[in-house]
Amino acid sequence: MSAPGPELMVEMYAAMLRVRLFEERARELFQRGRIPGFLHTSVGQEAVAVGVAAALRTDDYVLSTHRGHGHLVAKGGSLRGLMAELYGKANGICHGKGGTMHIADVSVGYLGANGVLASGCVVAPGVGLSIKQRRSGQVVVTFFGDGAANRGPFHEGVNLSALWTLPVVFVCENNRWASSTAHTRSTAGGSIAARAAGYGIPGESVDGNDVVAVWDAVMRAVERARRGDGPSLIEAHTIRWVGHFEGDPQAYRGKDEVDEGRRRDPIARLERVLTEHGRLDAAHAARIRESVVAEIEDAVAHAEASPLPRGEDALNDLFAYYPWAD
Ligand SMILES: Cc1ncc(C[n+]2csc(CCOP(=O)(O)OP(=O)(O)O)c2C)c(N)n1
Repeated sequence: MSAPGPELMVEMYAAMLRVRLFEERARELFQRGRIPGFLHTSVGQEAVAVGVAAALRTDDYVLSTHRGHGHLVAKGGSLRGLMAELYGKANGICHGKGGTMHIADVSVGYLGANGVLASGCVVAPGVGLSIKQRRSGQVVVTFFGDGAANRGPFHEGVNLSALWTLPVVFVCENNRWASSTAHTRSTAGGSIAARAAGYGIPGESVDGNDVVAVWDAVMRAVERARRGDGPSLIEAHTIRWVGHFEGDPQAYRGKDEVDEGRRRDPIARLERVLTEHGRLDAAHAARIRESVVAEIEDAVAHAEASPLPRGEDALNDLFAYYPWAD
């Protein structure tokens, strides 16, 4: 296993904190009725988003899910733009028309969240084919959940990417649940990583609470993809600390699982490692937290002050193709 340098490790620590505190703040704003609609957060799962993004170049692509705020923040998305988007405001990244589940920010390679499970798995081969034809040396990562791995598009996407040797990295965030259905009750064979063998590509299972382990596995998959050797599948085992969606009573699971998640907190874990190696002390950690909190509060103020989209803009930014109109 290779190790990231100390500077990158501190950056990953700050990035995980940025994702965690942003989403905790978004949950609170949702509960107070400031954010409309629906909200799925990734509290507890930050090491996956951050470990992946830290192994990518700025011009690499990411395809996301319904639980995608962390993926966007880790890839460098603007907190102001994201918060205003969650508010449905005109200054949001998608002018308030995408919201939590349909946000995209091409400027940082974030090709879009998607509410349809596993849909990124079939978009990824298309992105990979474009990269291959342009010979740009980029890679595309598609995130999906353990529930999504039981849908057809997962198999179609892995098959085509392997067949055409495309630069795609499939990253499954196995948080043990698909809504209220346990992974153990829905997934034949137990291991999603093991499914890679059926397509003749590498498959790896990693501790998704360990950002360094995620980074290392993704680095190897990315190197393989850039060399032109094709796709890989990574299954990151993680734990979501909160409901499937904001307001989920979680009657399907016991408190012990959340306690286990908190014991394995990826942020506290990295903080311990950095402290033990003399790379972070309490004052430095406090400065990082203060600056992240200030950035989030700035994003909230921006979202609160932003106007709602205008009625006359409702049909702008929409794409429709009518073949019969040609
Ligand atoms: C095709 C499709 N079927 C069903 C749903 C409804 N749905 C939304 S989230 C979810 C569970 C997803 O579980 P998983 O893929 O493990 O991701 P997680 O929510 O755990 O991040 C379901 C069934 C959907 N969005 N899309």
